[in-house]
Amino acid sequence: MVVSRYSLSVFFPAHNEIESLPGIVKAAGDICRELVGDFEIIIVDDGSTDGTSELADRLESSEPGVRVVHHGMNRGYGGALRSGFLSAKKDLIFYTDADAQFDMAELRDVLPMIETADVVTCYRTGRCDPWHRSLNTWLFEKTVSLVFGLKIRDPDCAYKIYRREVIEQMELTSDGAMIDVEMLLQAQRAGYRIVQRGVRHYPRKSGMPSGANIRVILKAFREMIRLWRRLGSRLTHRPRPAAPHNTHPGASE
Ligand SMILES: Nc1nc2c(ncn2[C@@H]2O[C@H](COP(=O)(O)OP(=O)(O)O)[C@@H](O)[C@H]2O)c(=O)[nH]1
Ligand SMILES: [Mg+2]
Repeated sequence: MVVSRYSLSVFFPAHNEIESLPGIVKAAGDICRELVGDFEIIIVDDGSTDGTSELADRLESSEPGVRVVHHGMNRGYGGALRSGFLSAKKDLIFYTDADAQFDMAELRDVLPMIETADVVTCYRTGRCDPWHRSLNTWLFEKTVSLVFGLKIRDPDCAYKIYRREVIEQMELTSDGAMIDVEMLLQAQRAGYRIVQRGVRHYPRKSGMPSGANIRVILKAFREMIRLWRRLGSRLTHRPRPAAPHNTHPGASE
């Protein structure tokens, strides 16, 4: 494996993930040392109340390259992602969940894909959630395709790499689960090249999943309406000229 010529920020949104956090942060350090010369690992503690905050501070002192961003209060998944992007300083920004439902080692195959793309967004294979979660994802994917024309498989999958310049052009407003669609849509409409790959999904071994909470789903729908008002639907959106520092202007898949 060739060491990437890019520097890499890895961040984890973490809300009450005391048990899985040490393992995933260690796995991130191991794979980053193998794949990149220059990296940082950021834990976004999203107002945790289970001791994750104190644990994250200890990891910052003991693990090289680890930094912590604390939210005094819970801001939601989108709020946690926005904080992560604001504090990330490297050329490429990768994020995944702190609950260890993904394998950091798959970065070996995913990271090289950015060489010919601006965004790498993965989809879950062998999904380890109850069947109704897969149904929700399928319905959501069809809805955002129909409303916005976003043709991305499993847009909510938390295994993504963005080039820094793609993020810097975005205006991000979602505090909840719509953040992934808000980002992918802006990247697609600006003409950045988006590529996809499957990654294995693993069962959550600790903590509590919150992606299927009714509050989270209702908030996502409110955010979808706001996004539709701001960015327009696939029928009303007028394409802008491609962004000036596109690495692959006009290409999107
Ligand atoms: N859902 C949710 N997740 C958060 C929040 N803040 C941070 N996270 C983190 O986002 C990731 C995904 O959350 P999870 O509940 O596992 O969602 P699921 O995998 O879709 O069930 C985990 O790493 C959480 O710790 C929040 O306010 N809500
Ligand atoms: Mg999860």
